[in-house]
Amino acid sequence: MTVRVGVIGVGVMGADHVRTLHTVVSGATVTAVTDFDASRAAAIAEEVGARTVATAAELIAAPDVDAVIIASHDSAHAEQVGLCLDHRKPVLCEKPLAPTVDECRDLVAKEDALALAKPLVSVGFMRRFHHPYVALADEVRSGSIGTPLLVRSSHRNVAAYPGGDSASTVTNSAIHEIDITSWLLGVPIVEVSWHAPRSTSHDTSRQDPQVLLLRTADGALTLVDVFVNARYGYDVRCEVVGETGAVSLAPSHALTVDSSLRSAATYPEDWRPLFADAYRRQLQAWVESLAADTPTPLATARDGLRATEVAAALIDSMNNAGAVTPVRNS
Ligand code: ISE
Repeated sequence: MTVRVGVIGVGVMGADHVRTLHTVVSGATVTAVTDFDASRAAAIAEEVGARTVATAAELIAAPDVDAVIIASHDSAHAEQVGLCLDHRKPVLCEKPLAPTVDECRDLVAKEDALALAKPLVSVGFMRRFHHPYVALADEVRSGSIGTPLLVRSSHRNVAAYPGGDSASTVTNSAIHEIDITSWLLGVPIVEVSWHAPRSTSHDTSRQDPQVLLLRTADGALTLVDVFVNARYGYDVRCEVVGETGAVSLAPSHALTVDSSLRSAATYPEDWRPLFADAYRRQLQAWVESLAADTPTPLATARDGLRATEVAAALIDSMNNAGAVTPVRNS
């Protein structure tokens, strides 16, 4: 069976998904795309032999679309995922499931109300498919470093995407660190606090960088620095420190150039090269689960809700001078 996929939003990430599906994922074909920028939709549709449709609603209802990918603006996710549920269509929604807890809760309730044997909603927390994170998690779970006590993570972008603010740094970027922390440790985050160092002069629309403290239910503490205008390159770091050892991700640089008595590391400009294989593996796993009619192996709507609950607590802390704030879990 070939899964016919429609893609909503073909900006940086959506276009990447279309190309990955078209070139390296087996068992799927992109049949329809839509974007508020019609020329962008037309260009990628022509590249892969898909058709364009005018609206997300039309794409979701289309008879030649078996499953939907949502890579639109975060603020559009809730409505579009809701429409997929109305049409009983499987959907892979880019993170966050939605920026607010109320929207996420409504989606989880809507999916639960359908009482389906398998969830329809998957969320694109693709780091769960990134081989180095999988190896890190395996090492932690093997017990080789003893009980995890502390995690140190960094999330650095070259430049923030336009139009965001301090809260969207949390809901759009740091949300990856939130999801991966509880996935790595296998324990939910129950308490957080948000901290602001001196802010970069390169972005006056938000506090940048931000420092986040995330405490899991078993007392382990994660310290995240998220710096979305770091300029020097796309860089993701993670170290888990346990009672008897520590384990870290290998550096993000793709290349080391040794020349003229110097050794220089080259960073990617954004997340796509670093996580290309994770995106491919995530899409392949999603398509295979659809073809085999088995439950999604991706993050679920509930995982999306949990991450947004932690993000909401961080934003509350941000608005309350960094107060230690409990996460209100549903
Ligand atoms: C983007 O949407 C991503 O998912 C990237 O992984 C993240 O680094 C970036 O900050 C987000 O805007």
